[in-house]
Amino acid sequence: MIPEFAILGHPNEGKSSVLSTLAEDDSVRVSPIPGETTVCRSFPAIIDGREVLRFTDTPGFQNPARVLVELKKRAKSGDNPLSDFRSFAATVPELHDDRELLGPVERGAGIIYVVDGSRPVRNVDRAEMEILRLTGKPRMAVINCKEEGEEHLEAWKNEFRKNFNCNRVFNAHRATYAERILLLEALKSIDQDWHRPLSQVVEAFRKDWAARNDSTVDIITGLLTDCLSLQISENIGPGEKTEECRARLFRTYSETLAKKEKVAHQRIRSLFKHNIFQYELPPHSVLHADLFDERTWQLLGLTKKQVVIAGGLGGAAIGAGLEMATLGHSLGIFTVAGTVAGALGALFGGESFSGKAELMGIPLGGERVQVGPAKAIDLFFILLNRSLLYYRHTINWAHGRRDYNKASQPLIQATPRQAFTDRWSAGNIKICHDLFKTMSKKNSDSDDRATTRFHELLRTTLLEISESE
Ligand SMILES: Nc1nc2c(ncn2[C@@H]2O[C@H](COP(=O)(O)OP(=O)(O)OP(=O)(O)O)[C@@H](O)[C@H]2O)c(=O)[nH]1
Ligand SMILES: [Mg+2]
Repeated sequence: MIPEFAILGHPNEGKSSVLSTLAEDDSVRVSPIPGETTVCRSFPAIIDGREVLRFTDTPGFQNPARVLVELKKRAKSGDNPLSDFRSFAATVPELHDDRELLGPVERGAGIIYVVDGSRPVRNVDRAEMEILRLTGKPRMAVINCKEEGEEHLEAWKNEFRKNFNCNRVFNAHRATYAERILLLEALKSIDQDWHRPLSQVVEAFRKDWAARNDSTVDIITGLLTDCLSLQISENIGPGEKTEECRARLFRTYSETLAKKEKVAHQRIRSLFKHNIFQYELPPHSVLHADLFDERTWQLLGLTKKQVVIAGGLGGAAIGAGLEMATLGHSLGIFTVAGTVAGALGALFGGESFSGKAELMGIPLGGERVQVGPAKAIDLFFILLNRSLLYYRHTINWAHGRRDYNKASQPLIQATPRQAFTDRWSAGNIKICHDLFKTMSKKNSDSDDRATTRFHELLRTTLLEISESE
């Protein structure tokens, strides 16, 4: 049987938000107006096309004091007080929601009771908790604090100890992958019968997460290969200066890279099941800056020390990297990008040919200008760090969050460096360097060993990001 958990509680406490985050489903209806959920709705957790777990959203209690009285009456006289109560409530319109929310419990669902732990415990809450205790079903309490402050937590926990098998703090807006796994692990302990199936579910979740990370590794490697090997060329127009043509080409080149990056990031977004809402990036995120913005290069490129390490590894690519770190600023590369592209040649292979251009063996005549493949290893690190930033933001954006429209200023303050690769060892820099060399060589065969080692490095990095706070 598929384990089912009903999310119960008072109206507007965040039941649907908790469910949305737990089930990674952004289609769950959430609203600031109490009474949003009026009927039960089940959300299956599907892994490999198979339903492994089911969470059921329910309306909030409307008349807990009355329900408690009715239930207690039936507990004294009948064998099945819950179903007796539900039959009775079917004839009382004002008990509609209370009857509805107990439906999943009657059919055997475990209980996840959600409270907003940032407010004090009231008598209605005590009545709700007692109702749940009277059902005799395995139950866990979840504290979802809607506001900051912990002054009421101890009081809540004291109440929970009397009525629940266990309790946990779980925030619908901030819970991470690691916290979701911890909650599922805790559910195992509320009933012995669920230990085995839930262990399998947790195992399936972990495997599924690893598979998503593997796909992310492929997406990021694909993006790097695509961007670093990108090469575009064009004939210099009649009366056009070589520099102008080069600048025009560089603009096309940078726009093409930006498009490829966007597509890759959107693929990561859908892998992690953010289907409906376009969540915002934090206002201070360096991702708001363009790929060729000076700040991007300063914050996400190699550190000075790493440039020296990379320089020691040799190869034409590195000269450009060194030049970037030491001369990039004084050359004014960033401010001139797109206008005077002369200095970009060192970084992006802005070559021009005369008389070499041909199509199917036919010389085209005139001059031809070419941009790419990239010679600066910095671009490799920038694309990589930007993807890792995007990944971290995506996996930590809880599905239950709905504050998408909060004005976000595209500010980029003088933030500290945000690069994941800053602390990478010389060995890791070499792994990237080896792969970069094969990527940026024209017509090169891919180097399987370099790719494999890079995949391993990236997989470990993603796992570290998933498991960090
Ligand atoms: N700041 C903050 N707001 C939250 C949190 N959880 C829920 N909310 C907000 O609280 C409001 C109610 O959330 P819902 O998840 O719809 O609550 P519910 O318990 O399902 O409510 P009903 O269906 O009406 O019973 C929404 O505006 C949520 O965005 C939280 O952890 N932090
Ligand atoms: Mg709801």
